[in-house]
Amino acid sequence: MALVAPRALLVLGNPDYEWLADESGYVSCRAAHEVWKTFGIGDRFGFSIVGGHGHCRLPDSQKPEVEAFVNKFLLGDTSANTEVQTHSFDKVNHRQWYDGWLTGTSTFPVPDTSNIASSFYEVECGTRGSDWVTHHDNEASNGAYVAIRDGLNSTADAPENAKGILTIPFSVARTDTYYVFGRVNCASADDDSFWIKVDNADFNPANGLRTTGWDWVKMDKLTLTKGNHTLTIGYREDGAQLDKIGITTYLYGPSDRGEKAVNHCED
Ligand SMILES: [Ca+2]
Ligand SMILES: [Ca+2]
Ligand SMILES: [Ca+2]
Repeated sequence: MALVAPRALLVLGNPDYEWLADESGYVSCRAAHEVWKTFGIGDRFGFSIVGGHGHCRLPDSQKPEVEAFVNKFLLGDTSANTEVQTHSFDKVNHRQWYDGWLTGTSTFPVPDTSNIASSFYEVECGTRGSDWVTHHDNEASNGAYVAIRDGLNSTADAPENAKGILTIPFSVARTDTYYVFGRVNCASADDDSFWIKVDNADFNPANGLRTTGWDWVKMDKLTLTKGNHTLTIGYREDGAQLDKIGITTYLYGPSDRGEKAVNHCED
C-alpha cells in the first residue's frame, strides 16, 4: 500500500469475507498511513472497513467516503474531506506493530507470566436463549459446545430477541486489563463471528475468528474492576461453534482446553 504514496489511496474492507480485511488488514492500513503522514499528506490515505453487506457491494455508509476521494483527487475539489478511518477494531493496539519505525524503540509487549489472573467458563453451562443448541464433541472442553440454530445470521446488528442471547456471570480477582478469549471451532469466514459485550456496554462484533479445529481466539479486550460482571454473547454467523470462555490478563490467551471452569456443570 505504501508504494502508492504520494498518490491517494482509499482502502475498502469487508471483514465478513476472508481476505477482505480482518484485524491484520486494519493494522496494515494504520501502518501504511504512517508513510503518507511522514510526507505531510495524511489526507491522501484512508480506510473504511465495514461488515454486514454482500461481497463487492458498496453499502450506503461508504458512498460518501468514496465520493470524497474521487472529488478531491480526480475532480480537484480540495474542500472534500478525505479523513476516512472507519473500522470496528477499537480494541486493537495497532501502534505496537510499527512504533519502532516512528520512535526507534518497539513497545511490542513481553508477556508477563508471573502474575496472570484467569478464570474459565463452559459456555454450555451458561444461560442460553432457546435458539442456542448444545452439541457434544469429545474434543470440546466438558464434552460439549454451543452453536446457534442453522440459518440464523445477524451480521449488521446484534440480535434483539432474547432467544439468540447467552449470558455468563463471571468475576475477576483484581482490577486490570482483561482479554476475553473464546475456544471456538470456526470452519470458514462465513462461520466465524459473534456479538459480544460485558455488562452494559454496546455489542461489538468479534469477527474473523476462523480456526482449524478447536482453538482459542481473542474476542474482546477491556478494563474490568475487581468483582462480578456479566458476559453477553449474541449470534452473528451460523456455523460458529463456541466451547469455552477464558477471561485473562494474559495477552496471548489460554492453551489446550484451559483450566477447569468456574461454572462447571454436567452436560
Ligand atoms: Ca465472518
Ligand atoms: Ca455460516
Ligand atoms: Ca464446553
